[in-house]
Amino acid sequence: MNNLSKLLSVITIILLSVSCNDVPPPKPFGAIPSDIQLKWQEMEKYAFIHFGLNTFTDQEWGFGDVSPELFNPTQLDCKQWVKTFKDAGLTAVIVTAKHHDGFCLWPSKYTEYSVKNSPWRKGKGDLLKELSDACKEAGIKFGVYLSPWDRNHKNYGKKEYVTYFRNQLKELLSNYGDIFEVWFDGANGGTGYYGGANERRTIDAKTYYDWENTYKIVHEYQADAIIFGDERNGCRWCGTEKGWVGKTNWSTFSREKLEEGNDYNNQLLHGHEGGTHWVPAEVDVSIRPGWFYHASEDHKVKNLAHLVDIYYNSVGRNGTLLLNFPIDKRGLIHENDIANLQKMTKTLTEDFKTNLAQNASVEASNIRGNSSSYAAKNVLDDNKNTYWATDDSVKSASITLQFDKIIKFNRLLIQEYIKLGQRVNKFAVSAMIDGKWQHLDNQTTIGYKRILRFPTTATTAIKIDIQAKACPLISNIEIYNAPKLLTAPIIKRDRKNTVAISTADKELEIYYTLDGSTPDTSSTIYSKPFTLTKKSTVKAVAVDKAKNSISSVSSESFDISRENWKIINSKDENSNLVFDGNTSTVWHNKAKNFPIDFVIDLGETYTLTGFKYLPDQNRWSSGIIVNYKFYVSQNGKKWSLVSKGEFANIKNSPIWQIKEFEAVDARYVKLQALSNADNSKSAGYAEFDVITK
Ligand code: FUL
Repeated sequence: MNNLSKLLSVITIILLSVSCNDVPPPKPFGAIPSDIQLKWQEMEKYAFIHFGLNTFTDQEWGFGDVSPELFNPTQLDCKQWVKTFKDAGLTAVIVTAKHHDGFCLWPSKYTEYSVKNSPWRKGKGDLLKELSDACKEAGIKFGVYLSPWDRNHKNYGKKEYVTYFRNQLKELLSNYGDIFEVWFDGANGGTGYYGGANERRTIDAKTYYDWENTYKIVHEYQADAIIFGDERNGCRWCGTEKGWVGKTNWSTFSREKLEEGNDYNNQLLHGHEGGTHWVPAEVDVSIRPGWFYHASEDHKVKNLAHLVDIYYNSVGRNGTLLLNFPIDKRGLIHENDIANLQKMTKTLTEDFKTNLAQNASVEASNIRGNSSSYAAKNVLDDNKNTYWATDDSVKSASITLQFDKIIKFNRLLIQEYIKLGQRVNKFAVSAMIDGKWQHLDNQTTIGYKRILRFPTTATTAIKIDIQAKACPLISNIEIYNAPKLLTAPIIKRDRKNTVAISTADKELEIYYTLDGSTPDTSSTIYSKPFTLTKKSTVKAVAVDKAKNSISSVSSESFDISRENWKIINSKDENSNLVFDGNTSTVWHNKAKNFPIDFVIDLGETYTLTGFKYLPDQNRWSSGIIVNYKFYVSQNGKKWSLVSKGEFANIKNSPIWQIKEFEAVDARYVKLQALSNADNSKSAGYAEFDVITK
């Protein structure tokens, strides 16, 4: 090589490397997260604790009138809670320092309504101290829930209460070390004890607490805390308490757009594309039907399949998961809850055990400035700070993972580099099968993390076609082949008494019993729906013969046949949906005014000991009964009142409401709705049933 060509090659190398390193990074797009929000999002899943006087009174929303002396956990052990969470990979815990009943789990100097007037630790205890210490020791973060609504405080609704509320907030923020999140519940105003007034107090939730200045206290005392509800370092409610957020889920949000109305929840579920602020969604859900502990729910802890779905539908949809554990009367997390949490952890560990993408080579249709800094391989390097990017002008691009032999997969995990904004609004996944691209899925947003589940597919290459609002930035792609999930079967009985049993995975076999015994492979095999007219309990399991494994048992108790029941006070054909055994269908009984009656002739006389009401289960439900009276009669004319009260927290937790009463003979029953949870003049029923002796 002569000197000139040597010089030329040196110049070429210099030019090349200058041009590579010179490619400027993409500019931020739209609203972007703060560093605090980024760190918070990476916490992914953490625990919620509901504990207080409600635990001892078996309530969800205490009125604020019971004595603090009822708070008496005999084995309280915060270390047990924290160990449970840590073992499950939960990164933090948020505790109900004060729920709506006003009872404080710390000895607040501003009220007598706290642990200091309880027998627990002889009135010397401070639960927040014990819990925050246990968190520090285990290395997980600590957060507080402080209910703005206080049904105990005499000044609730007046200016003085807001000072009280802020004083308490300051106590919480100054005495327990670092707080990662402050949770201000949205439930506001209504009936309460209010220092003995026993009345209804309404407030304007937007103005009463002067949120701007209340948030300032949090910013001042705990600058790194996320505020549930704030825009600055905030996160938002995801619009439901059922454990999922929208498949389309923008972390951007314009709070001024959020008006109470029909699509209020919809906006929270999906966020706002192009929203003015970064307000990511947090998915709060309880491991049991209720938020607080009720012994009657010991057998209603969400099962493995449900919990796994919750993970995929929260963390897997660009949300964080706030999973609630009710503390029981002993002061411990109940063993049933721990068992199901452990199963969930095991399944998720198995699902994400071997990242098959690690063995792939990767190519993209466009690379920003052809620079290695933005190369496609950055999606496989396990480094959250590197990413594949396209040129600014390129908003549609594809990335392909190529395998040197056939792989089987059923999960795809993909992450955007959200530090510079959320950009992707559409993406499609295809797999190379027998030499042809086959389309597997079409989705919208990605955000911090998106996980897709598919039927197991054998392929040699996977292609992701992406469309974005600005050049896409993808920081990570992972591919997995998760094992089959053995879910407990679903058992249903319709009005004609036909029982159908199903599992999510159609390749599994189902076995069942009708005598209350636990089914196994020697029980009756289920092949098709069958008739069951009498009061019975059906139990069923699903079996994966290939692996010789068996699911957990599902159990449904059916009472007397509803085939010949007649609704006396309506001719509407849809009213029969109340007895169809399908919890997704609903009948709305519309009237001019409350009370709204629902009267049924059971066809013959039975000894009744209770009734069951399931409200509208639809996402945009209406007519959810809150206050009720329940009457029975022998002749449909002379009625006796056997039960009355409130279905507490039913709007946010629309589960089966079971009310029991002294045994009574009756042929006619009347559920009288006195009020509902919305402004409609209707009572909605997904299902109604009686409990017989
Ligand atoms: C709701 C409250 O009313 C429930 O009791 C529970 O605390 C839940 C997390 O938030 O709005």
